[in-house]
Amino acid sequence: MTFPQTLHLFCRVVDNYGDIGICWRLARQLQTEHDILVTLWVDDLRSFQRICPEVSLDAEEQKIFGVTIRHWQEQNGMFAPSDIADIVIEFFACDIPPGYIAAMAECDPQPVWLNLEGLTAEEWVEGCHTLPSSHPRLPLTKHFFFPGFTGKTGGLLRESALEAQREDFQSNPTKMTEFLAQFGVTPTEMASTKVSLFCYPHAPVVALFDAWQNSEVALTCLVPEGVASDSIHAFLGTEAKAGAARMRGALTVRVLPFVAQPDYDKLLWACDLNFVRGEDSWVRAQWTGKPFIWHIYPQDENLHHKKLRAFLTRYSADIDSLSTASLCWNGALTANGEEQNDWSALWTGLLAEMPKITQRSADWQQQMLANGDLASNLLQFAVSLRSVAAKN
Ligand code: TRH
Repeated sequence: MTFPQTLHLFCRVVDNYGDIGICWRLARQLQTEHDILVTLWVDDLRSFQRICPEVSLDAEEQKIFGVTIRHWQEQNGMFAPSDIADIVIEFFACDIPPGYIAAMAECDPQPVWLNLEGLTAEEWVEGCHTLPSSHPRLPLTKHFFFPGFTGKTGGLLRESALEAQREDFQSNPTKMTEFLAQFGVTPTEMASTKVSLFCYPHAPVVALFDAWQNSEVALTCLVPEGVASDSIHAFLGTEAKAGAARMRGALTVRVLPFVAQPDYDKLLWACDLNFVRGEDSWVRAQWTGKPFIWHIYPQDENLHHKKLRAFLTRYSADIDSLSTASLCWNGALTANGEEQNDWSALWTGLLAEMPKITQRSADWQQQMLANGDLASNLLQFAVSLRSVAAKN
């Protein structure tokens, strides 16, 4: 029998949309490109529905685009070996049900059990990628699988058709115009420099908007509903609801609806510069081949600043304006205890280096392509583990 035929992916939504965003993307790709029967166990259908409107909130089990979705609730407790998939993935060490683990131990052959970790550019990842970890009581081994930016990691999530879809969209101005027009984007806004904005509420949006109002180039900032609402409200003077827009000086801010996941890619493709956050939107921005600025998910004791610096060292060590603006956007650059926030100067610096930044985005994309894609790399690793197990 070929391996693998079935795969179970367990996802706990910690907050926001990245956990389910990543798991849904991976589940869909494994199902459609690798012909595996995938079941996605997720504990929060409401967050899921935000990025995938097809999700029904009250279904215990449903099938979307061929993937079986199971609502993961505490009562999903009893499992038999016949319930266990060939490959079991827990996302972010999410502790899969004890009953499921017990049934895994009874399987012969045992499933390949992987813990899919979060993305970071730090160097230690290469040393931990694919490491085994034995279960404290049961005869089971779990392996760590790390996404990453080098050939010694699992690479980044990328669907095989993504590049062709992007080229098709970007080479067709009518498609781009129609896409943006459905959100009320006017021809004048369409002709301006378009920026998408997705960040956490603490980003210095007000200072950035102040600088943009006085910019020499006309800018349109497209922001999905619910993002940095207080700052957007302050600029608009009205509630930051989808459809709301206001022009002040060189800047127009327009609120879009929070779109379905495939449309978010189109938004990134249609813009000249993207502000992204967390993990999944950050990776998607890297596949656009366009300039982006990353707002990293905040962690205790500013641990995230270390991760941000690790990425900037790889990505923009020789592009001072981009590194500095990224550090400032994340509150990671201080002088005399004060956060650096002169966005007029930062924006001027970015504009001056924009050709270099654009070239970097394209080069980086090529560099990342060489690492393969995470779903294929993960399957290859699972197959190699299974063949080692078969020999022993
Ligand atoms: O939403 P995020 O901040 O998510 C996460 C989580 O907080 C998570 O706990 C943390 O571990 C992680 O960040 C680092 O950002 P992210 O990862 O970019 O996920 C957003 C998802 O939402 C992504 O799949 C794109 C999608 N999206 C849409 O589908 N439509 C939209 O309009 C927008 C703005 C995003």
